[in-house]
Amino acid sequence: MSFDTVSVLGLGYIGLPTAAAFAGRKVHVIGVDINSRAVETINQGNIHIVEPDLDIAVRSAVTQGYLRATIKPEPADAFLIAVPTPFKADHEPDLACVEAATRSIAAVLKRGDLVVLESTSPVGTTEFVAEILAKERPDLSFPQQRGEASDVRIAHCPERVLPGHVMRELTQNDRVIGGMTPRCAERAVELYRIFTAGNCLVTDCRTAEMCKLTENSFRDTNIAFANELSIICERLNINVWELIRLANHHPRVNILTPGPGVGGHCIAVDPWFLVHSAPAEARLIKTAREVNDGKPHLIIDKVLNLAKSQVNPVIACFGLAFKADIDDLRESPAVEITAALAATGVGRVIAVEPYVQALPAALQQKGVELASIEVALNSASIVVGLVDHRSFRELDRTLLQGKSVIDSRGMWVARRESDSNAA
Ligand code: SAJ
Repeated sequence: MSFDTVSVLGLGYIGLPTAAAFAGRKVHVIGVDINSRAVETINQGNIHIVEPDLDIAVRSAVTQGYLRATIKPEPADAFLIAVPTPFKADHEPDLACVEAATRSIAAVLKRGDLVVLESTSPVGTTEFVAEILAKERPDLSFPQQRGEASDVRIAHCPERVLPGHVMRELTQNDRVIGGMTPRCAERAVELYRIFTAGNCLVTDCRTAEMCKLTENSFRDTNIAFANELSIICERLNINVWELIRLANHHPRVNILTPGPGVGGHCIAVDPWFLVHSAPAEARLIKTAREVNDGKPHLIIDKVLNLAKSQVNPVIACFGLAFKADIDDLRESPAVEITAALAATGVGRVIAVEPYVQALPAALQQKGVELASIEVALNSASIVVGLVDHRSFRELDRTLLQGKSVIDSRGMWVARRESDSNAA
């Protein structure tokens, strides 16, 4: 049985590219989002987020009539839930959006439908979705009640695409597909096969949930190791960039890159779901989160110490995005650092961010100025490297002469690659 119509709930960084991927394979897609402005924008063939090549895919999908957005769910053969799963103040997972999206599809669900949870979720969330649907629709049967004989199939298939490379990774990455039963997984494989060139790896829904959390916790822990090294090296007066470059020549060592902290809405969030599920056991994962979350404060202290030794210091913060060569400022340590520096009133704070036209309100209110590289370097006495955007990496180093430089990404002052004979 093919899928004539697929509905994607949540038209954000994951849902919209996924909707466009199905539509690109000539499947009719009904995109659902509670944000009516996003819905209008998409129906005009435009996009409300920035992701390379997404604009072209959405425009063509809408123009050809394969993608339509709406605020209210409509009947479909498959429903993909791709809504945010943030955490609350105490790092407790916040499943309110998943719950609301699930309730919203209950009324239009029919026998034979497939429901897939794509949102990164704590272990047990797919079963939670199934419980909600079973309560809302006592006239239908679900896998937890009827196993393979259920009317509705339910699975988890976590998204694993890298922001900035979503359109390529969406079709090429392998997918982990966890069914509530083997047939649920089989049906979900049929769905993802429509646009996925990668392997579809089948498991149960709890393992699939844990797998996504494991991937991001693995990366967070490895970044924490690099960040901790940078802190130790600071104390011992060793060049961390040179150290890591040398250590990485070992055939079984591959240390990641220290930075000003870990940003974005995934790696800084997902490990907490594991910590919350197993607080006594997830000790390393929790510590890694703490090491990474502590890094912005160390950079702030370093800049403040320098600034206090200068008369009328002017601080230029290079970069606001959460990582290089993207425009996404969400959960960005660079924004946190820039805002905190401005809030101290220690001196003038200039932000350089080629990927934005205007500063976020929080920075504007604190008096941060947005400037080009040239204007910032003309005025700055302290230059803080926070994001390794290509245009910053390629900066003429002589422009930094005579300034105090704090290079949290190792893009200007610290690599000493030219000193070595390494290939
Ligand atoms: N970072 C470092 N040092 C490094 C690597 C990264 O400081 O060596 C920082 C970045 O600057 C950034 C943060 O970590 O602030 C996260 O960046 P990232 O590129 O590691 O990851 P994300 O958040 O863009 O995407 C991750 C990916 N997960 C993994 O690589 C395991 C992606 O595949 C997931 O789909 C995505 O999270 C997600 O949505 O969960």
